[in-house]
Amino acid sequence: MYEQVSHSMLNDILIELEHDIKDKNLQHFYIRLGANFYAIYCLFHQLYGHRPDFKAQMHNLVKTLTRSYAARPQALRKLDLAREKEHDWFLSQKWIGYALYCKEFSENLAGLQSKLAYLQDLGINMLHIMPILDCPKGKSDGGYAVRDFRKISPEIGSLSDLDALVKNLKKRGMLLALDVVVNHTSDEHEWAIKARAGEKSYQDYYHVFDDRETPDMYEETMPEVFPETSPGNFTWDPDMGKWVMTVFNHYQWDLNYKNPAVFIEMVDIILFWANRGADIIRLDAVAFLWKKIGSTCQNEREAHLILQLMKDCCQVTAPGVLFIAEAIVAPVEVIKYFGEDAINAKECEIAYNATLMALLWDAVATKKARLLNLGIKSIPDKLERATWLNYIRCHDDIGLGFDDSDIRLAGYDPRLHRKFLVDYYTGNHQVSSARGVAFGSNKKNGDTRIAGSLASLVGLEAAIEANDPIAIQEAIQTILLLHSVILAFGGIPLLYYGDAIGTLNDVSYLLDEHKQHDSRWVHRPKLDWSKASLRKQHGSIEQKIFSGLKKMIAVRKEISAFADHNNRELLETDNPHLFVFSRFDNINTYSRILVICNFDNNPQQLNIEDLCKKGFFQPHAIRDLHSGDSIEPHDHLIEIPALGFYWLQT
Ligand code: OTU
Repeated sequence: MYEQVSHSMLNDILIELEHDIKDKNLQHFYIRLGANFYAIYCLFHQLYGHRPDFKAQMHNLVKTLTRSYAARPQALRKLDLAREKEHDWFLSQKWIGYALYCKEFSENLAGLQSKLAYLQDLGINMLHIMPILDCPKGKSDGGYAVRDFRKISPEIGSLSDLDALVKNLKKRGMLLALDVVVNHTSDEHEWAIKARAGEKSYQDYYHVFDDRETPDMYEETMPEVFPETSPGNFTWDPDMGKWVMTVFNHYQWDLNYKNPAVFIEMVDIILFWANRGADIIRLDAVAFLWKKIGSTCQNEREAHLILQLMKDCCQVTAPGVLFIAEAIVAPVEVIKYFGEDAINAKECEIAYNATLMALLWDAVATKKARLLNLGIKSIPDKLERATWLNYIRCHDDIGLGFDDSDIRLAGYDPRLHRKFLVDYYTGNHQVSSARGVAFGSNKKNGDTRIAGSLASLVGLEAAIEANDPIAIQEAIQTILLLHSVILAFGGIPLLYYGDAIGTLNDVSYLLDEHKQHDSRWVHRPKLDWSKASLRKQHGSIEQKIFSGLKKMIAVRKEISAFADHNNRELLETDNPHLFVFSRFDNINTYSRILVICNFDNNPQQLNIEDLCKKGFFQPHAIRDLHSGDSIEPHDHLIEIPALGFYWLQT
């Protein structure tokens, strides 16, 4: 939109910039800047318009964008244009993600290159390399306490190692996702050091207080993220002689986005990694970006304004780059991180589907899809140009963030049901074979979350120990069943490293003084490559899981109804063990797929009479696309094997 006030400001800025920028090939940039400037101006004004330095900061922002564009390699500029043409390229069913810790997976970035063939064999084409930046040893939070946002941890490699990896990934048609930890820095970051030394302008980068008066007011309504290891949300810094806000660990200082300089620094950093070849940027802990006394300091409106502004800036400079919102919050809140726009994602194109993840764990424990069926309904339709990241396990814990009223509707008491789940997964329940570990227990409100590897949580560890072939088979089936959901649900499935070979818990973290207090390390093991090579040995556990997943992935890529266009319909059934939904492709092939998942360890039946009447099925021509088998109903009943699933096509 054209508007006089903002546009005349833009003209002033551009005149000033002309002396500065040598690159004369800015045509595409200028067009985008013109298109987005009014939005950028308005958002920046909403956030910072009251400040005397508003105009100067606006200049700084545009300068940052222009310099970043000037530094954007030609090849990436071309990619931006190609993606502009094919604007919903990332909604395709062909994308399969995989998250890994570089050090644990392959020692370093150079080593990762030699493992790409392994990943491609599985069908992976989107790689999320967890944070690789420089962090203080022992105070790293697994890479989320960054000391230098532009320096790769020397243990993991260098910028030129990353460049080489990016080149290799591009050749293979694989996407790269990198983290930018936007909410906080390490307390050893240069800004924190300067703040500690008394530099007021850097103290303004953080939330810093002389006494407890303001912190105490915040604390009245702020929950604790790590109640065991870092209780409270503020830390006393003796050198600075002040309190500093630390929502996560005491060594992670929260950035203060009320300061426009912070916003501009972070945009610059995002664009730095975009220019290095990241296709996707994962924005960590976005729900926490804005703090307000009297609130939980999560999901505040201003946090959304900041993300919109980040997106608008990125669209000008590196429009081909996508954002992932890491917001592990309630469904009605998470959907807002796509941006509240009619069609496009105006904040992040991709968001973690933590709702589905937690509900799946409920289904595994109860062997029923009751809560899953109810909970899925509260996931609102997403915007057209937006998609979910569907996952079973990630590097973090499993939080039981279900809606209490859904739990009641499913027939359980919310408090008792949560307790049952925690007990079930942490080995305090008689019938459970899960081997999880409690995480983040909060004595004040009774909350507990769960850590543990996928394989150990579904009972594989216990089954192997007991040398029980039936239990082993059930655990393998459960691993495949869970993946069948994230591959069929709609969105980008994100596998977690090690899961495709049934990696068990790793308790060695207990021996490391820096890790023993954070049980999430139980599921962040070194990948055992000798175990991985067993995937080639017929009949091994590794082979059964790996080849099962590999086949499923290959089949998914061929089913156009699995692309993500709000083309999913949940089907109610009388059988509480079944999770049933249909996917349809109304764009190309007019095909429909019925996904049926059985969470029980007995075979279960589904009556398809109604579906036949509705014309969904021709009862004699039902085929499971996954196995390729024809399915014969008897008296309109289809039998789904124990812990089995079907992807049925008529
Ligand atoms: C994120 O986590 C990261 O994924 C964690 O690994 C980090 O510890 C954390 O941020 C701090 O950087 O912010 O929006 O159980 O689910 O902290 C959710 C806690 C987050 C994580 C939560 C999460």
